[in-house]
Amino acid sequence: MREDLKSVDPAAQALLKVGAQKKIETSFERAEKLKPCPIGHQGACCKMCHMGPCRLVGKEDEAMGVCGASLPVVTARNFARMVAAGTAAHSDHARDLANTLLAVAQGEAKDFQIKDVRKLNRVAGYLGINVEGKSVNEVAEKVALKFLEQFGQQRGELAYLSRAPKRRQEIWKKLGIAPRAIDREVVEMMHRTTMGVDQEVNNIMLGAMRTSLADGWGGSMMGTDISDILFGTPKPVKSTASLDVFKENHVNLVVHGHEPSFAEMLVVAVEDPEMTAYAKSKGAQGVNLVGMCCTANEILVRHGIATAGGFLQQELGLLTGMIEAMVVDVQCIMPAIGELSKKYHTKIITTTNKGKMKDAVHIEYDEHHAMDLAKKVVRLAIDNFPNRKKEDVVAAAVKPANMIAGFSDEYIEYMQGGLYRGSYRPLNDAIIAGRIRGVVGLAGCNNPRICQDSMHNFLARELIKNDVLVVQTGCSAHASAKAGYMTPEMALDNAGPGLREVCEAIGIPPVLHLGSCVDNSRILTIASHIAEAGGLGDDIGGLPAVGIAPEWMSEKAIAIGTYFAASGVPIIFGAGSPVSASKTLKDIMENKWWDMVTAGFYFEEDPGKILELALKLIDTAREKLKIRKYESGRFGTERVLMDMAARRAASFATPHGENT
Ligand code: MSK
Repeated sequence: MREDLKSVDPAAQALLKVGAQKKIETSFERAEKLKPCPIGHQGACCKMCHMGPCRLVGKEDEAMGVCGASLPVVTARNFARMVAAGTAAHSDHARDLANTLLAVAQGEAKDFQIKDVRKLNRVAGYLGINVEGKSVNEVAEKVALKFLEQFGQQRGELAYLSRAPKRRQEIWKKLGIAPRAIDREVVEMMHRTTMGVDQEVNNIMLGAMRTSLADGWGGSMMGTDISDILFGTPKPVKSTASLDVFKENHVNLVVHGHEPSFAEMLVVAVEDPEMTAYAKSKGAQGVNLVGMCCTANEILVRHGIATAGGFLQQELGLLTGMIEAMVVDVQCIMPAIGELSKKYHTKIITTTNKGKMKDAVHIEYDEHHAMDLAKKVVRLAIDNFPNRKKEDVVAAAVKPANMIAGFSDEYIEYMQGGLYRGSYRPLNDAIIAGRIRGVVGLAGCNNPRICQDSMHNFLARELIKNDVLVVQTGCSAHASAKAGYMTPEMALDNAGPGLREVCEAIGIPPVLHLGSCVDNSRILTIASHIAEAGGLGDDIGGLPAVGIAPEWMSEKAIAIGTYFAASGVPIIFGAGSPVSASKTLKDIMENKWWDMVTAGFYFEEDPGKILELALKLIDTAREKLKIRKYESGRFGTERVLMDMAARRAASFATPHGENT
C-alpha cells in the first residue's frame, strides 16, 4: 500500500518510505498482511474455558457455545472484559502514583516535592479530609492513604462519585452501578464473565458500566489529580510536534508509555550541567529529551517538552536512526520495538517489573532513588551516542508544527474570569447563545488499519468549522498537534464564526490539548462544572456534548467510552465494532442505554457519518434543553458545509492541505 494511504502525516510517510527501502516491516505493513479474525473481531469468539474456543457463527438466536452461552452473552462478556482490562490499566497507573505521593509525604522520595498545594487542598476537600492546622506533607499523607483505600475498600462507594452532579449520582444509585472500590469492580467483572456466572446480557452490560465508572471517577481521575499535585497542574505552554523533533547533534532520549513520575525526573536530569558536560565529552551538544505516546502528553502539558507523536510513531521514530535510548514504562509499547532496536544502535530501557521486554536493558524505577536512576539512564543514552551510525541517520525533513498545550479543567475555569472569579458560566452562555454549538471530546488511539490521523484530523477540522469546541487527549491530541491545529491562528483561519469569536476573546486555540489518556477524567470534571454552572440542565446527561474515538485500538479506549456513556455523554467509536456480532447488544448500547443513562454508545466507521451523528446528537441535546437553535453563520460569514464526497476526499487530505 502507498505510504500516503497509511498515514496523512508527511513525516510518518517519509519514514514509512525509509522502512520500505530498508525492507523493515512496521505495524503498518503487518496490519496489511495479518487480517483480523472475522469472528473474534466482532465479539463472537468465546475463549473463557477450554471446551472451546467456541466460534459463534450463524443466526443470533441460534448460535451458542458448548456450554449453551448465546451470542449476545458471549459478545457482552467479551466487551465487559475489555472494560475491566482498560480500567485495570488506568487504575494500576494511579496506584503507582498514590504510592509515590505517600513516599513523598513521608519524606522517603526526596527528589520530588508537592508542586501544587492548592490542588492538594482541593482534592483533600473532595475526600473529606480536614486540612486545618496540618502541614502540606501531613495533608498529602492523608490524601495518599485515602486514595490507596479506594482500591480495596469493602464498604461504601468511591469518594470521587460525589464530584458528579447530584442527578447523575442518583441515576447510578438507581441502576445499582455506583462503583464500590476500584479493584473490587475489576475482580467482580472478571468473576461474573467467567464460565457459568452472569448470563443476562443487560446485567453484564450494567456491570461493565459500573466497572468503567471505577476507571473514570476512580483510577483515571486519581491519576490526573496526583500528577497535578506532584508535578504541577498544567497551564498553557508552547511546544512542537513531529517525528522530526530529533536533533542530529544531540543525544536523543525518548520517553514512551504512560506513567509520568520517572519522565518528570528525566526532565530535570537532562538539564543538569553535569549531564550536558558529559554529553559534550562524547561529541554531542547536549541531551534532547523527546516524548512519545501518553508519557509525551504528561511532560508536554507540564513542561512543553516536544512530542514525536502517538502510538503509531514508536517504530517510525527508531527508523530515524537518531534515538540513543527509548525509555518505556507501561501500556501501548509495541513488542516489535525490541527486535527493531537491534537493527540500530538504539537501546530500549524497560523500567518496571510489570513490563519487561526481550532485547531491552532493564533499569527498575524506584521513586526512592529517582534522580540517581534518571542520571543512570541519561548517562547510558550519552554513552550510546558514539555508537550512532551515520549511514542510519535519516530525518523526516518535515518542520515540526507549533502548538499550545496544557489546558487543565482548572485553567479553563481560570481563563473565564481569573483566579477568584473563574467560572464555567461564560462557556455555558456561549453555548446557550449558539456561538458554540457544542463540545466534542476527540480522543483515543491510532490504529494501523486506518490511515493514520486521517479521521482525527478530518473530524477536528470539520467540527471546529461547525462551531464545535474540540477538547483532546491521548493520541488524538498528537494527531491535531502534528497537523498544526493547536494554535490560536487555527481558530482565525478555520473555526466557524461563533467559535472563532470565543477563541479570539479568550486567546485560545479551537482545539484544546487536555493531556494524556487518564486525563479524559478532566473532561468528566469539565462536564460536571458545565452542569453545575447553570443554564444547561443539572446533569452531564443531556449536555450538547459528544465523545469520539475514531481510530481506537486499545481496551483502555473501550473503558473510557463506557464511562463517558455511563456518565451521560454519548459516544461514537470508529475503527470497527467489537460487538457487531450481536444486534441485541447494539440495540442495548445505542437505544436502551439512552433510557438508563441518557447516552448511547455507537460504532460507525465512516468519518462523514460520525460527523453527521455527532452534530445531530449535539443539536438534539440543544433542542431538548430548549436553548437557541444553532444557526450556522449567525455570528459571521457562513461556512460552506461539505457534502459526503467532499468529506471523504478531505479525510485523506494531508495536514498541510494537499489532497493525496
Ligand atoms: S496512548 S491507549 S494508543 S490513545 Fe494513551 Fe494512544 Fe490509545 Fe495508547
